[in-house]
Amino acid sequence: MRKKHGRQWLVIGVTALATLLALVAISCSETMRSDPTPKKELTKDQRMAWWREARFGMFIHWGLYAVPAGTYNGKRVDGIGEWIMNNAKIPVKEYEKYADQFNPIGFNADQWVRMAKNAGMKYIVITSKHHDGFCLWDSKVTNYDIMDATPFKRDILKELAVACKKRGVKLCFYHSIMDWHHPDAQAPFYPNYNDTSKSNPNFDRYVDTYLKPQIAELIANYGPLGVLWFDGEWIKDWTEPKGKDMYAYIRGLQPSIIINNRVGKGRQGMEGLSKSSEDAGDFGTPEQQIPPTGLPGVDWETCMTINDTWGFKAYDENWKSTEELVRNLADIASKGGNFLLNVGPTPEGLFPRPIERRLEEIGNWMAVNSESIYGTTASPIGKPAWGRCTAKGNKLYLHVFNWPADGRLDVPLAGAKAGKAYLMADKKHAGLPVSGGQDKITISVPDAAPDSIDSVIVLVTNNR
Ligand code: FHN
Repeated sequence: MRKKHGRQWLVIGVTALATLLALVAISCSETMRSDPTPKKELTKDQRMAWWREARFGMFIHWGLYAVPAGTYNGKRVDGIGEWIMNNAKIPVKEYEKYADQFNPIGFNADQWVRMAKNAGMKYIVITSKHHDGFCLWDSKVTNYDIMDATPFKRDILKELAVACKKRGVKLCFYHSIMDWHHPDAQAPFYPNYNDTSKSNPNFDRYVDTYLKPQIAELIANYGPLGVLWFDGEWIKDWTEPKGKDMYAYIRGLQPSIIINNRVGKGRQGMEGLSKSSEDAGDFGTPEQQIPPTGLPGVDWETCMTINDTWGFKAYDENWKSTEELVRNLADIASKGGNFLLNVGPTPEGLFPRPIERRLEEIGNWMAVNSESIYGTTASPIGKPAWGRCTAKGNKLYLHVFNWPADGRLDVPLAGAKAGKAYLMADKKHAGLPVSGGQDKITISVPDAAPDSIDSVIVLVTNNR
């Protein structure tokens, strides 16, 4: 890794000069694409509209940690793959050497975006910079990036931006506030980079001359973006006021952007999140779990791994089944949430084959049933014993996991409200017999379930 950080004053001088250059570059960059949305203030509902419609996105955790892939000095390292620098107590200079080996010649942005789109995913959130501080784009404020520090020398985020635009998939960036590489952030805390009891006296300089300029670069040169997905907010030096300041700063750069609750001190639930968009964060971020009743009254998104790690680990084969993943999608949508499903690509730039297979199988289900997910809202009939329910307009989408052996599906809905029912898989929409009662209706269904994982029945209602 060339161009090391020299003495502190040299770092300060270089950083200040780099920041100045970055800001000049950003201000006159021809590629600077202003936000195409009108300059007048958008309401939160207007900003959130595409996201609420999308319901399903791809998370991508990719960076230098894919090179060790869970093993350091010949030993397997416990924990999630992208934390190996911290968990194996790897010194900064030692970890930087992975950059010399990061040459993902199998990377094909259009293939990645095609796989996401074919799975029914409408947005992609990729780690522009994770906690290890390595940048997947050509940053003007550091050389610790894909263009200057690796033999690959291609701007991964730029190639993804082109592919997303071509295929109509929203490009979004994950960005870590916590930075284990930067001397003004957590690098000096080695060997416990995640020591939340420690404070760096130069942290404000990191925010003003590094974190904010990089956010500005990402928006100006790769945007307009769908979402900025912050993380690593739990550190001692990051505060709710800093979060609100960052939220306002970003909205000023791109008024239409959506920002998650971890820009503040939010975590998985409602902390730091309110119904108004003046507060830090537009949606809640439950992680590796689906809240039993969702997060009523606010937007929220469950993020989840397909195995047990976000970043690639060569020996993590604990894959969730396609059945579990499809039912999670239906469960989350039935509670009014979005599902952000993670992929951890290999150091060669490929999706692991088990993930590709699951994405294909989810795509097969979505090809028939996506109407029951996109743009839907939470179930008005709770959580039926046979499965889940989503709603849109005057339609209820009954997601039947357990197909009734007796051919009778009871739905807790007053008979007077029930209209026609039909199988989502039946293109002719031939009606199914519906008998109405005082507080439930019964739909007569065929012997065989159309789908072994989740068979959807559409129930058209009146005066819902
Ligand atoms: O520490 C990170 C972790 O590596 C991963 O990025 C997850 C994904 O939401 N967020 C943090 C843990 O909450």
